[in-house]
This record gives sequence, structure tokens and C-alpha cells, in this order.
Amino acid sequence: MAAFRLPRVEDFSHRLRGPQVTSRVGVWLGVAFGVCFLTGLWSHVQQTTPGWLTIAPSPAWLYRATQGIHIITGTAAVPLLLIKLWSVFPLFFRRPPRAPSRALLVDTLERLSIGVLIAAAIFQLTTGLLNVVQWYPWEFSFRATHYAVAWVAIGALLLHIAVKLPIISSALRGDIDAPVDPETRMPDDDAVRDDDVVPVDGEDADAMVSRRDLVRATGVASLLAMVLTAGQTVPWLRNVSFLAVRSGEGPQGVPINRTAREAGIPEDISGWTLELVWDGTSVSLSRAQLEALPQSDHTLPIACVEGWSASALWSGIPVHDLAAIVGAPQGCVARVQSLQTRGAFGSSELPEQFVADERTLLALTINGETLSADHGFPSRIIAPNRPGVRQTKWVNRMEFVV
Ligand SMILES: Nc1nc2c(c(=O)[nH]1)N[C@H]1C(S)=C(S)[C@@H](COP(=O)(O)O)O[C@H]1N2
Ligand SMILES: [Mo]
Repeated sequence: MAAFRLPRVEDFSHRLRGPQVTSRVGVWLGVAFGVCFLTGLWSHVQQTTPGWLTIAPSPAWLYRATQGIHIITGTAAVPLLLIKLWSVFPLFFRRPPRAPSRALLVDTLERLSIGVLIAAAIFQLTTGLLNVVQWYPWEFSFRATHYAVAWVAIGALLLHIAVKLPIISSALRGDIDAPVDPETRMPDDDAVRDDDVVPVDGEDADAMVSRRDLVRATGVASLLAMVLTAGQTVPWLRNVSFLAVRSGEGPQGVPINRTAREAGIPEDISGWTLELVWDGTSVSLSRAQLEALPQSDHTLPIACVEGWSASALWSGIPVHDLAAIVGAPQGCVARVQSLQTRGAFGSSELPEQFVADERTLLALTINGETLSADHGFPSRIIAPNRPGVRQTKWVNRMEFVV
């Protein structure tokens, strides 16, 4: 039996590997990660808005678009990352310089930075996908961790691009199917190309696949990953998105993220009232009293941070009319509370520009029907350009503060 030997770069001499594939797939992966990072940053800002920034309620569909794109680009990155890792993993077995030297230091730093990049990229895509299917097999806070690691990933990515720029630009300019020197990773445009040797039918048929074919197939896989899932946010793709976690449809025309039972909403809420509070004044209204107030209709989307979204026709009372009932002034914010007894997202705060917007409703109906228990009966918030997690259901108290 042969003694165990650590593999060497030359042991993995697949003809299709080479910087031409790595850099072409890498460009698309870089674009996907860049867009995913920026839209993710935007989502973070929409959920934790710094004091110096005011987020406008218009356009109403903005968060729907940015978060849809965030999930779509993250999904598109999965096949790209897999092929890119396949195209470079033999380099992992390249032996570092033996003697302590500058070269060894550079080699070690490069391995470290690439290790960080790969770990962060895999972590982001895995946690993101698991969040889409709402499975949390971990203890840490998804949002805080996904956000922090995003900075690590983008930093390591920029460093990686800077270090590899010479190899990227030569690989992109040269012949995609030129043979590659396994040690230097430089394409050799003058060497005899192995696809100049025409394979005999049936003898070496797989030699017919060129690097160009591989890059194209990777692009198709990435496109498929997008098209097969994007229907959860792009209505006209609904019928082809077989792999989407949510269909974009559901009871009363909108999916449900957390049911009334999961949120621990009491079974009997017949004595429910809405309490409005401003500066020591408090008014309680029954659902019948709310129905007797002037109602407004608006078509607005629910845009979940998990990437699904759906538009519906809502009707209810503008929140600024409710503020006026207790005499709260222009420029107040609304602290919204719900009947929820279990889990997160049971309360939210509407900044002043959302309270002032006439489309921000305490909704009583959805698509012409009384809200079902799972959509937030007796009343819920629906506001334009808001992350789904802030569209609080089962509202029973709103306090206005300046
Ligand atoms: N009280 C309460 N409101 C909530 C939630 C919740 O868990 N509790 N989930 C939010 C999330 S994450 C989304 S995406 C929307 C979904 O609303 P829907 O179930 O009516 O589609 O409700 C939001 N409102
Ligand atoms: Mo959500």
C-alpha cells in the first residue's frame, strides 16, 4: 500500500481549471456579492436607521425591490461560488516556501486572507439561505451576525481583487482555452492547445467541453437559481419558480410569516380595544368604533426581509387620523404594540414621516375582506416602503410621542 502523501497542485490537472475560468466566474461573483452587500446594507439601514438619516415613505416599493434583489443576488452567488472554489482548490495544496523569508510571510498572509474570504462567503450564503427557510440551527442573532460578517466578507473581497488584479486582467484578456502552467497559474497562449487534438468519436468525448462551455454552463446555473426562486417577489415568475420557499400567494392573497398561534395571540379577543395614548390622554376604541371612522384604501406591498413580497389592497384608518383623535401634534412618532406574547417583532416604531404619510394605515381589511387572524385581526399596521418585520400585526396600543 502506498504511504499517505499530501496531494500536490499537479495532482489536480483538470484541463478546464485555470485563471480564465476563475476570473470570469469571479467577475460575476464579485458583481453578485457587491450588489448583495449594498442591498443588505440598505436593509440594515432601513431596520436600524441612524439618527442623521431620514428614510422617505416613497417610493412605496423601494424596500420590496432592494430586498428582493438582495435575496436574488445571494441565491445567484451559490453556483458561482461553488464553481469558483472548484477552479482554485488545488492551490490550497501548493507548498509554502520552506525557509523563513519575505516570500513565506507573503504566502502566509495570502492564505489567511483567502481563508477569511472563503469562510465569510460560505457563512453569508449559508446563513442567508437558512434564514429564507426560517431555520435557525444556531444561538447567535441572525441579523447582527449576518451584518457583521458582511463587512468581513466585503473587506476580504476587495483585498483579494486588489492582490489578484494582474492575474485577473491577463486571464480576462488572453485566450480562454489556452493551457495553464499549474505552478504560476499563468495562461500560456503559445502552447499547443489540447483541443486542437480532435477527439475520436466516443473515445474522449468529454474533452469536447471547453472552458468557454464551463463558464457558460455556470452562468446558466446561476440564472436558473435566480429564475427558480425569484417568483416569491417577482409576480410574473411565480409559475416557474418551483424552488421558491414562498409562492408569493397565501390566504387572502398574501403569504403568512408567523401565525396568530405561533405569536401566542390569545384565543378569545372578543373584548379587544385599541388604546391610543398621547401625553397622559388615553382613548380606547372598539373595532366597531374604528369601522365607523372614515376609511382609506391603498395598494401597498408587504416586503419581508426574507425576500418574498406581495402587494394587497388594504383599507383602514390613516395613523395620522388616530394621532389627531388623542390630540397628538404633527411631527410625532408612533410606538406600536401588539397582543403578541411569544417571539420577536411584537412591537415597532413608526418615524414621523411615516405617521404623516396618508398611506400609513391601521388596516382593518385586506383585499376587501376582514383581516384573518393570521394577517393580524383585529388591526395591523401597513405603511409604504417598510421592511415586513415593521408591519406589526394584532395591534392593540399606539402611543404617540415627540
Ligand atoms: N406582531 C407581529 N407582527 C408581525 C410579525 C410578527 O411576528 N409579530 N411578523 C412580521 C413579518 S416578519 C412580516 S414579513 C409581516 C408578514 O405579514 P403577513 O403574515 O400578513 O403576510 O408581518 C410582520 N408583522
Ligand atoms: Mo418578514
